[in-house]
Amino acid sequence: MLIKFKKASDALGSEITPKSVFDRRREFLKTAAVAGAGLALGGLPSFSARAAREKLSGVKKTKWTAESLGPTDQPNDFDTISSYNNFYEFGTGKKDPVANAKDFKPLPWTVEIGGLCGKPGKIGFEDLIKPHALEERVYRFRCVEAWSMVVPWVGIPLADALKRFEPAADAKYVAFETLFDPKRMPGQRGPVLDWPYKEGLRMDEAMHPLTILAVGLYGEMLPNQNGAPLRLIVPWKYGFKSIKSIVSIKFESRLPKTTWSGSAPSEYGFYSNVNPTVSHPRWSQSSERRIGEIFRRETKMFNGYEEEVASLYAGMDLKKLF
Ligand SMILES: Nc1nc2c(c(=O)[nH]1)N[C@H]1C(S)=C(S)[C@@H](COP(=O)(O)O)O[C@H]1N2
Ligand SMILES: [Mo]
Repeated sequence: MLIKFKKASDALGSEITPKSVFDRRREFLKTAAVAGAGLALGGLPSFSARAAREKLSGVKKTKWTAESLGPTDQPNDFDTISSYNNFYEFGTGKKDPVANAKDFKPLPWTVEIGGLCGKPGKIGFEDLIKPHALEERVYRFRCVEAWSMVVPWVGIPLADALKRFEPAADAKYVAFETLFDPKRMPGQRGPVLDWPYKEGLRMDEAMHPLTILAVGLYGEMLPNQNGAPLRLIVPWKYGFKSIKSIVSIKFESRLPKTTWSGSAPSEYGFYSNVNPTVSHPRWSQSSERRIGEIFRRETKMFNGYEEEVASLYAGMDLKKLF
């Protein structure tokens, strides 16, 4: 057994019927098995961050230094991570997605690859993920609203997936879009955001080894409310860059339009690197509330991943390009 699953009842809570949990799990097992996943997560969810680091110390391209995951970075538990969400397609309240996404069926799923690349086209979820070994990445995750969590994602390096589509030399950015389907995503029936949700990265950010396409959480398929079946995770940027339920990936030569910087340009820039020295116009970014803790923590530059990513921004004025 490559991936250990908790009992359905423990995992997703009573809102989800055992039947749908079973179906989802079977789908994911098939996918993960074909993927030859290199995961063996014994004893979850009571593992410590240290134990997780040791288990993954052989994972290639992943740097688990004290800086990138400190001893005080205990993973939040599954129930917290999957019941306190931002996913406006399923409502704007933190408790809305877990309730409103319970009947969403993420599979089958198709992603359209386009723009400046040698191999554009449509690809199914399994074909996109299958050729790659799944990795567990325990990352700090920092929302722009100044709360944070530590999350054991399961995913593949985004770079490995992108390279298969042969990005062209003039592809400087990658643009992502979430599914637009108001029948399945009730939040899209109102003009809350400019749907579909859009995000983008500069090519070197997309290709950075810390950037992953996540398909799971605690060794399970992503819960719907966390962006099933496929989402971005960019751990040194504010949470809104980590777009959920992706159906489109395009290689572009110009800076892509993104949802939050389009709706409030003075509040949300394209880069959105976690930066304690650049306040949001309406609140400070210098500290954060780690969900589950009483005292606030100091926010670290690039969310604590400075050693890994600072060189991407050498020479840039991050107060202007926030
Ligand atoms: N499609 C889509 N992606 C999204 C969002 C959203 O509303 N829609 N919210 C973003 C924000 S603001 C955050 S903080 C994270 C939350 O991810 P989580 O619910 O898994 O913690 O998802 C991001 N990705
Ligand atoms: Mo966020």
